[in-house]
Amino acid sequence: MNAIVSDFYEQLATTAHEVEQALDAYLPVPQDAEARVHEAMRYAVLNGGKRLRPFFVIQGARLFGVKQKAALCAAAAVECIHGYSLVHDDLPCMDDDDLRRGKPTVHIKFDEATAVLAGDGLLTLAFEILMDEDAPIEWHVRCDLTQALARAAGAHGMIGGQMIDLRAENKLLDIGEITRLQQLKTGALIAFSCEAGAILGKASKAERHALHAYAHDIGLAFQIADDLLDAEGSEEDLGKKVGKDADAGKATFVSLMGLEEARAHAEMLADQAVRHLDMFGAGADTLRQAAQFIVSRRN
Ligand code: GRG
Repeated sequence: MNAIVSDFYEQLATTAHEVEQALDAYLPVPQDAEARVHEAMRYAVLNGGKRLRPFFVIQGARLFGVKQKAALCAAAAVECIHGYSLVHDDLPCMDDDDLRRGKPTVHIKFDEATAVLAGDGLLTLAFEILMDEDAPIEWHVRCDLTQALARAAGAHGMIGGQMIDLRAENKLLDIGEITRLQQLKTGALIAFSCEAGAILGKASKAERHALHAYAHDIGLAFQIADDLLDAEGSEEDLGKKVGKDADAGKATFVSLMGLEEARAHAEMLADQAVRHLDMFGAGADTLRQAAQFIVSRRN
């Protein structure tokens, strides 16, 4: 592993550690009758994961000199939303998965009703975290952040994408339709993560636009890489079942483009993403490395 790559992994691990500490503090378990839902929420978010979305928040915030405590607040909030989406996506009425991050999914470890509540708890906790008065964020900036996160997570973003995905089970989508589905389902939250630093740092329109364009490209590259891993990776490496989309007869970037074209397209998107960062100079080097990581990751 060369020095640049090892530095990138070190930064990813540092972010993961910091966001886990923040989440741990935001998720105490009360000694009351409702303790079980708090335990399930902790199980859902403190069980590994790459913490990529928090990483984008922290790295984006660095470009604008945002205080670390403010960036960590937004990073923890977006990871709660991501955690909730995984818990609900794994439910029998959605993707019906038993394994997530190499461990039993929340409804298997606890039960279905508790998993629904734990997901709901994480969704609402995300917005409570954004209102954490200990984080040094001006109130109008909190409003902008809250609106952006709600849009990304809601029916015009992730939820809308999930709806399209559920309906796609009986209908083969074309590339344009799959692109839109993925932009909403996974891309919207990744876009929020990349733009959160710009919101916190009151960046110019041009700077925010550049990060949005970067996010657009890495979001799609991330999903194509995920399809490639689903087609070629192992359950052991990924910590979840593989080949589910193909088994369900769903169209993916890989099924429509083939392995080689899909891989080339993901790499082209990662290169394009990097070019959107030109205005930030060397300060954006870690975000440049992140684009490469996304298309070369093994899990
Ligand atoms: C709210 C039910 C509901 C669903 C929303 C985002 C989403 C739709 C569901 C999540 C499930 C899923 C398989 C999404 C595809 C995107 C994806 C690969 C998510 C996993 O993200 P990683 O790789 O996971 O960042 P880790 O475990 O590293 O956090």
